[in-house]
Amino acid sequence: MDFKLYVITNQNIAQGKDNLEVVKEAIIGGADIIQLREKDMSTRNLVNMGNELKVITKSAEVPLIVNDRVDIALAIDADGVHLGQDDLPIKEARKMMGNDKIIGISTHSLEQAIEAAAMGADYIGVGPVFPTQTKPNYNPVGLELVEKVSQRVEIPFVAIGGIKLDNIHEVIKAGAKRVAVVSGIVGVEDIESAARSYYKNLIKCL
Ligand code: TZP
Ligand code: MG
Repeated sequence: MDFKLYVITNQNIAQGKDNLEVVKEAIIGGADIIQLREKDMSTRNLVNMGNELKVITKSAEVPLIVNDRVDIALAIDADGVHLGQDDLPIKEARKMMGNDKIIGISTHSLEQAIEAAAMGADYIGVGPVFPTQTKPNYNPVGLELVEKVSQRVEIPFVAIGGIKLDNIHEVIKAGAKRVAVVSGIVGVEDIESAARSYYKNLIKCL
C-alpha cells in the first residue's frame, strides 16, 4: 500500500454533489486513496454509502478507508480503517481487522507518531499542519512536527490540515511525501481539476 493524494469525504461541504460524484471525480483527478468520513451520518447510512463507494474505488483499484469505525470497515469489507487517538487502540483494531487490512491513525505529536509505528500502524496522519475550518478545535502542529516525524518515524505518514495548492510545497519541503485533503478538493466546484492540480504540485515538489 502506498499513496500520494489522500482525499477525505465531507458531504456537508461538497458543492451540491453526492459522495459518489465527489469520489469519482477525485479519483479521475489523481486521488489514490479515499476515506469515508461523515461525522453526522447514521451507521445505516454509512454502511450503505460505504458499499456504494466501494464499487467505484474497487474498479479504480484505489483503497477505501473508513474513518473511526472498525465495525463498518469490516461490514463493508473496506480496505482499512482510520483511527483517532480516542478510538479503538491499534492492537485491538488489528485483532479484528487482520494483517491484510490497512490501519491508519491520526497523530498530533512526535510521541504519538512513534507509538503508532511501534503498535503496528500501516500509516499515520500528522496534523492539523495549518489551521483549518474542517477541524477547528485542534491546535495546528505546524511544519515543525512534519519535519520531526519525517526524520524520526519509518512508516508512511500523510500530512493533513489546511493544505492548499499554495502551501503544499512547504509541506513537501518539510519532509512529507503524501498529503490528505478535505476542503481544498471536496469543497470546490471542479473536484477533478482541483485533485489534478494538487497531484501535479505534489509531484513537482517531490
Ligand atoms: N484531521 C486533521 S486536520 C483534518 C482532519 C480530518 C481536516 C483537514 O481538512 P482540510 O479541509 O483539508 O483542512
Ligand atoms: Mg477519528
